[in-house]
Amino acid sequence: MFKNIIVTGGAGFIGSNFVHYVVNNHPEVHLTVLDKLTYAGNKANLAGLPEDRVKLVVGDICDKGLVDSLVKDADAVVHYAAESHNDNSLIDPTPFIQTNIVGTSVLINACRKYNVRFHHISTDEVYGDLPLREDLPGHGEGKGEKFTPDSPYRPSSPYSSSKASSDLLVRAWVRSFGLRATISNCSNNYGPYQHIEKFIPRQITNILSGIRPKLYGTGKNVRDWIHTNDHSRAVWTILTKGKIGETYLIGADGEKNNKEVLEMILEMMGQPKDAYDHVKDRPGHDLRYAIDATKLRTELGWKPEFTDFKTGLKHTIDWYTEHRDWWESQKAAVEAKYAKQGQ
Ligand code: NAD
Ligand code: TDX
Repeated sequence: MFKNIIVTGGAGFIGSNFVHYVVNNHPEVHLTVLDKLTYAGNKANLAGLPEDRVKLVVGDICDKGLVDSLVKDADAVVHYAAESHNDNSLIDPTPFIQTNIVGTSVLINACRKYNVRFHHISTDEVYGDLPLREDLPGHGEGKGEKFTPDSPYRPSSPYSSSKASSDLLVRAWVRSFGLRATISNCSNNYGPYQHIEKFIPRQITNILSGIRPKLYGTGKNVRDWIHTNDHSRAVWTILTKGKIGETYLIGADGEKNNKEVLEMILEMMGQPKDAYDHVKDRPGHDLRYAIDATKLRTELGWKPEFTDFKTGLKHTIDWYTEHRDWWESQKAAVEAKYAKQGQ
């Protein structure tokens, strides 16, 4: 059905996983990766893919001329490109506004012009945060205790508010201009190729580098973890079976607090459970995220394959252990930046 797909941000963590997924599972599809190769993008994430099926265009989604020339010949755009790290957005929000909001507007204008199908990748963080389960009467199982597609937008950080803004642009373009678009809001991804600024890879590579892991605040903050392969399959499902104008939430019932996750990593890597430092908390730190993915499961028939977090985490630890060459050259700079913030 879709033969030529543009994947923006396809050299980043989740976008490159999607590119691999499509190459391996849908032999009829050609992909054009449009990626600026910021600090978070890495050509190596696309290494080994067949050149006749995947083309990398190094460029900015804010570049109207470039975007127009690519979208003109495409059947669909799957939009992953973003500034993606909350902590960076607290230091300088500017690139978040530019890429996440302005960049998205450039893409949807081009898709409108050429009537190209658009899928927008977003995050559960647009809904703000939820109370901890222990503070809820139904312990998190009651109505309204997880995010649904009807949850109000209540973003907390410059990152999440820029993603929320981009979602609203897409919704307005659907309603006002008939843009053929869907949106998905996914929970925290984990797996190989995630930048070492993010929580799980930072702690794994800290241990591998002889640095003590760093936990923000008390560590009671809960994230709803999903393996990035399951995210990719969900996006393909929505792209091909989703209803235009709809929003789908993607999650795999993987709620864990940060302290639990860190202790699992330490234990799996043969360290004492308490061999970490408590550091300064993130300002405005969201307490808990939790996704109700009923709509995606019942209407489109998706379900996660990685249902055992421990096994997925073990594979991820093994990947970073075996791919030091992928991350080691960036480690000192990433840690120096955190140290400056007291983290
Ligand atoms: P990432 O930071 O690893 O990758 C982002 C990619 O976008 C990089 O390759 C980068 O070079 C590229 N990029 C950035 N600015 C660009 C620009 N102006 N033009 C072209 N390319 C540009 O991010 P990720 O974690 O893979 O996240 C991908 C998407 O998924 C984002 O939209 C993010 O909001 C969303 N998301 C992420 C998570 C998560 O847990 N990481 C969860 C839900 C949703
Ligand atoms: O060193 C750390 N110590 C720590 O305790 C880091 C880097 C993070 N944390 C905490 C903060 C969060 O509660 O771990 C949790 C996860 O942090 P991040 O990996 O920065 O992810 P988060 O802020 O939850 O956002 C992620 O999921 C939603 C992605 O980065 C976003 O792009 C996505 O939208």
